[in-house]
Amino acid sequence: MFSQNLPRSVRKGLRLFNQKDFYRAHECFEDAWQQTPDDSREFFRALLQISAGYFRLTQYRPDAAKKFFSRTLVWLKPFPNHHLGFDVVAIRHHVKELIDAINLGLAAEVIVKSKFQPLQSFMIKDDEDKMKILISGFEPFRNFSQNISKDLVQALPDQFGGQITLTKTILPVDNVKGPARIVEAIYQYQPDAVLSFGIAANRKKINLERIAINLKDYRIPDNTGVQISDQPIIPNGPAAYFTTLPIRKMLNSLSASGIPASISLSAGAYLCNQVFYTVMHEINHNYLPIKAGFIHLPASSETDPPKENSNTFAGLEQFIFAANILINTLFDEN
Ligand code: PCA
Repeated sequence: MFSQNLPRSVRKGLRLFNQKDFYRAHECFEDAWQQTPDDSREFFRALLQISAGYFRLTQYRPDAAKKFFSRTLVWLKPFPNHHLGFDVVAIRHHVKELIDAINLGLAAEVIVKSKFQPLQSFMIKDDEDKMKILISGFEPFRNFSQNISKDLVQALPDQFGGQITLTKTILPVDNVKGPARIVEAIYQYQPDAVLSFGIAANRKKINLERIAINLKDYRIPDNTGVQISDQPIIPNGPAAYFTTLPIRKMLNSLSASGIPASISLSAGAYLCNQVFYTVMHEINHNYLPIKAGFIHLPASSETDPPKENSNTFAGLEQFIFAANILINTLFDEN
C-alpha cells in the first residue's frame, strides 16, 4: 500500500532515501519537482530539501542542513494535512525535531542515527483494515510432474472476505528467474506481506521456516541444469535473516485445527531458501513495510509422493485448509 500513485522519479527517490543515499534521492526529487506541472511540485521540492538536509548532515555540516530543513517547512506550508498519501503534519513534526536536534548541538552523525525515518513511514495506509498478500508457489522440478505448492497457490481464492486480497505468482525453479520474478512481483503489487510456498518432499509436516541463509548449495540441478555449490546468494550480504511472519501464532493456529506442523530451522540451500533469502534481503535493504516468510509443504498423497516417504500428508484440500488458517492468522496479526 505504499507510494502507488507517485511519479516514478519520486518512487525512486523514496527508495534511495530509505537506503540513506541522500544525494541521489535529492536528485530524483529534483527531477520530480522540475517535471511535475501541478501544485505537487512544491511538495516534491520539500522532499528534495529534506534529502539535501540529511545529505549535509552526513557531511557533518549541521548549519547547512538546518537551512534546508527550515526551507522544507516553508515549502510545506501551503499543503493540507494530507497530501498524496503522506501525513504532512508528521513530516513537519519530524523536520522540526531535526532542527531542534541541530540547535541542541547534537553531533550530525548522532542525529542521522537516532532520527532517521524512511519517508514511507509518513504515508497513511489508505485502508487500515485491508491487506494485500503476495503468495507464491513453485513450478515442478526434479523428476516430479507436479508441485503441490503451485496447485495450492492456484486453488486459493483471490479474495478473502473482502479484506484480504491475494496476488499469486508461480516461480520457475531457475536460479536466476525464480528469485527475480518474486522481487519483480513485490514492486509491481506492493503487498503488505509475502507468503511463499514450496515443497520439501522428505518432510512429514507443514514446516514454518524460521531462517533464510545466505547460501546456495544445491543438492540437485535447477530446471535449467545449473547446480551451484558453496556460493552466497548475496555476496557480502548478512549470513541470515529471520522470518517476519508470526510463525509461533501460525503454528498454534494450525495445531489447534489438527494440522501437523512445526517450526523449521532450515529451508535448505536450494531454490526455496534462495527465494526466501532474496525476499528478506530486498525488504531489509530497502526498508520496505512488508512481512515475509516461507512455508515448506510436505509430500502430498495426491502428487508425486517420493518412494522413501510412505507417510504422506493429506492432499490439496488439507493444504488449502492450512493456507486459510495461515492467511487469517497473518491478517489478525497485522
Ligand atoms: N522446493 C524446492 C524448490 C522448489 C520447491 O518446491 C526447495 O525446497 O528448495
